[in-house]
Amino acid sequence: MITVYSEKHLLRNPRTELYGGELVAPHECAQRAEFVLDRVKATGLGDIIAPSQFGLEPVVRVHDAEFVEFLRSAWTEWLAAGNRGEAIPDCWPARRMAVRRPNSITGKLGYYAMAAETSISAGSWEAACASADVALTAAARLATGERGAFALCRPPGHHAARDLYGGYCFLNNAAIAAQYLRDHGNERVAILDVDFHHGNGTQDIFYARSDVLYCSIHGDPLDAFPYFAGYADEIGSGEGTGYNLNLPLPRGTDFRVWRAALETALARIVKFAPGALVVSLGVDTFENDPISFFKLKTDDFVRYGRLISALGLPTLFVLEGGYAVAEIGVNAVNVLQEFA
Ligand code: OKP
Ligand code: ZN
Repeated sequence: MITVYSEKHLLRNPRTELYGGELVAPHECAQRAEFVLDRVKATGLGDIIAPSQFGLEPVVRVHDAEFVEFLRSAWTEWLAAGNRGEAIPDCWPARRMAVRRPNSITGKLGYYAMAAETSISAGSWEAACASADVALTAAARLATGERGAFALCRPPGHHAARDLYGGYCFLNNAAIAAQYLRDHGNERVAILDVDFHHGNGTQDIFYARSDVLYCSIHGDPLDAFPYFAGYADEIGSGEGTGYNLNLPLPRGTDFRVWRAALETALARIVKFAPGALVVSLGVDTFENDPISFFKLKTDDFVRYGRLISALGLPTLFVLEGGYAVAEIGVNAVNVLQEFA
């Protein structure tokens, strides 16, 4: 199976993440992608290719154009305003306040951020664009008839909504790729999100649509980020009612429990009969992940890769989270094994 990878992920290299009341070295670091790439090479998974450039047209199919313009200019505006550190929001449109976009860059950060851990730094925009191109290049491979492709994306994307960034995400790589697959020959596309965290951004983008099914298995938002999305009663709206499936699971969930949820999601996907499947592949479900609370073991990733493969659908894997850096490569590539 082909892997798409871009060195431009290195441009996303923030110094800070707001975590536990401190500015720490970011969990979402460049080493993550390097470990995955090393494992792809070591296992001989298949060819590794560089992305082509798709420009912003496929991006604004799922994102708000003014949001995209904000991301493009945020770092420059932040510096021009005389700030010395990295760009972090510190004020939000909370309950009963005006949800409108201010002129000030600090105000805009609050307007467009869904969380504060994701510092914007030099090169973040360029890396986010390259990450979207990685997903699009892999999607284009599926569109021309390949059975599986792996988009080694960094930064990740599933928390980025139509006009929100945060949770380490700027552009929603999986959603951009799913829309591309819709625009290139598939009437229905399913997204299976197996990252530990709920993909609030992907859910938001497709919430009112019945042509893209979103299914997610994740830490119960009562106890886990993103806290304000991912509940089981979020089932879609309007036309999209019944096309959003959230399967929140409690602290300590092991593979036995997790696999039962996967079977539920897979059955829903089979019933939907999509032309293609996009998997938001986060491996932060791993037992030793530093910021998550599921208990999957390294071999469990092989097992669930087999179950996904058994669907027999053209499948695009898009890398999302996974913060046990030394194990991220083995765990991610284990899922892909059956497709090799
Ligand atoms: C991104 B992805 C935990 C704080 C979590 C942000 C997590 C973003 C996860 N105490 N902060 O879904 O892997
Ligand atoms: Zn995650």
